[in-house]
Amino acid sequence: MGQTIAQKIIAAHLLDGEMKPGMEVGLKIDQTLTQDATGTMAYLEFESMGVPRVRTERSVAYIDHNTLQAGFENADDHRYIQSVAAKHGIWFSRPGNGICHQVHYERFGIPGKTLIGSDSHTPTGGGLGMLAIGAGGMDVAVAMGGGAYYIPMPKMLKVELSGALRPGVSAKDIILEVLRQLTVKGGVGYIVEYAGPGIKNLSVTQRCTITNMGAELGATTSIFPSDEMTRTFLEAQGRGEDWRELSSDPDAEYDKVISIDLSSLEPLAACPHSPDNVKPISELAAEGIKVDQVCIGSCTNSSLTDMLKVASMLKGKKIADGVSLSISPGSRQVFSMMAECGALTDLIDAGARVLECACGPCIGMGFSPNSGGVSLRTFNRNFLGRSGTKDGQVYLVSPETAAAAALTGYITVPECSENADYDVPATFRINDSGVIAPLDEEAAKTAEVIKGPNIKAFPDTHSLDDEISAEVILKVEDNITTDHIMPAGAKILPYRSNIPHLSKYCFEVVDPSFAERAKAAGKGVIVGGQNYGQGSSREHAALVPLYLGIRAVIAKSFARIHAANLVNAGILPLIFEDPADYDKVAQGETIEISGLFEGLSNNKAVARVMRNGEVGAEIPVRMELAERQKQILLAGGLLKYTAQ
Ligand code: MIC
Ligand code: SF4
Repeated sequence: MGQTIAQKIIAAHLLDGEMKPGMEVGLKIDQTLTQDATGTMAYLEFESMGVPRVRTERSVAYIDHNTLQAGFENADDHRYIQSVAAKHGIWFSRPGNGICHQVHYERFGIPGKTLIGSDSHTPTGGGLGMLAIGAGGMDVAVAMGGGAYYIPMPKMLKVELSGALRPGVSAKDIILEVLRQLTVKGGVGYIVEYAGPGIKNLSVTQRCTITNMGAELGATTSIFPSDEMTRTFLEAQGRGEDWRELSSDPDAEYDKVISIDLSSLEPLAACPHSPDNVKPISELAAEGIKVDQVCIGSCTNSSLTDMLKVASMLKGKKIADGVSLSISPGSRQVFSMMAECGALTDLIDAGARVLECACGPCIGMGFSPNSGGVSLRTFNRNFLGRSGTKDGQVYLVSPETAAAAALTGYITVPECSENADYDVPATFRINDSGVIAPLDEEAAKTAEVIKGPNIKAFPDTHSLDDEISAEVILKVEDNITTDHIMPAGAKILPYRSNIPHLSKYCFEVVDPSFAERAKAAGKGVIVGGQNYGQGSSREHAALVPLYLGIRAVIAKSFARIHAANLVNAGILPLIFEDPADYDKVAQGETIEISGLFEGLSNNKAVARVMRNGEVGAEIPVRMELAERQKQILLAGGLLKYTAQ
């Protein structure tokens, strides 16, 4: 039987396991990336492993999430990451050099290689034909140390594209259409491969918009073939030698196939507060929705192509009085090329506020909307509260739709007379001044790693006991995101290496008293619905609950990265055998689960709900744990397991 692109890359990197859907496979990892918000923890974990130098082909530490340096905390984190990178053979991308995913595919990504990153949008690299996967910081630390990276072998989903995009419709609308069809749960357990005659006209930057937002499908990753488009892009980056062809076999089999005719697509938006709440712009425009803010950038839509499109729509015009417009170029390369060709001037003259090349508003670092304000963003997530304004109304749109709204002040169907091909210049401006090479092995031996006072120790982990008896401290609904569990934003991000401080904000948007109640109880359980922990890869969404005494989470289903992070932190993820049993347990009740050691052998247990000292309900629960993960739980988390 023929193979899909992803299966070929997995087969070429297989260190452990069998390529049967659902079984764990251990992969050799060629490249890793971290960003600052997850990087401090990842490097503390890496240091604790005692490996002097990374064993990957390329590891890069980016500073892009929090570049504000509003106090010493953030600046200390940057110093720490720079010094730890220099010492251990890791390249360092300075603050201001750009968003990790954008810079990585421009300067480092290679078709056919494996990449894991401590950021859920790492699959962006799939647009270049990489097998690029988001992971928790601990998994990235282990991969830097040369260890395999484990995932359940995914099923394969093909998205067959035909036709060509109409003017004013772009790559963002393609992925929004996929989200509309599949929802934020639809990709769970799959790798999404794009194929069909419609892909040949999509440039690498457009492909990267699509693979980037594949994260919102819950997919393990998304991937495009490496073809002539890929070669053109790499040559323009001065990296033609990195190109190799990559395609699926004609008889490759997919577990699921969906088809989209690109010529039938119209501009779309994901409406508040979920990336799959997708509606046509024409319908929203008819409602006359007034727009307060427009943000263009993020790892989804901050390429040179995107910036040039927006600049051409704004050139010689002025943005609406009621709108505040921000532009964050994705990388220093994009920024300098915008300056060189005059597009930057067009944007400034039209009234845009130009921000640093960083995540910025996407992660709530400034530019929060006014109360109840409508914000159109070219980003990938519009979860409740993520913008920093709880009642902010965030719509996710294409750069064209964003620019049209900036001009009229209302949600407006973008009118572009043609799909001008701004795509790949013959050569990109190559200037890697924002990247610092690691020290050589000799110099590294005596180099110092600088740790400021904001960097606090890793929380204590517990090895799994035979019995858990604890209160349900919190019961939540379906689709709880890591932004609910561990919010980000300007106030909190400086404390990503300070778990005790962070813990005060755990579940703040859902239930501000959670942290105090959990701490007072000493130990606890969380009950969740479907797709618990979707969104970001931040392991803080597991480490902070661990610090607050959470021993188990029982949910209808889990998002992949979060489930792995829970296990790595030593928290037991349990799944309701019958989702209807969710209704049989209430917040405040006590849950008792005994015989866990035996339960581990067949991945089953029974949770007894205790009411006034009596058993109120007996709920069968299951574990979806590989043998390795059971050992991790018994050892008290991945770090202890690795040390053993
Ligand atoms: C995000 O988009 O939510 C983030 C911030 O990039 C996260 C990582 C983090 O929380 O640090 C992600 O997507 O993994
Ligand atoms: Fe940064 Fe936003 Fe991309 Fe996350 S989604 S990496 S915060 S730009």
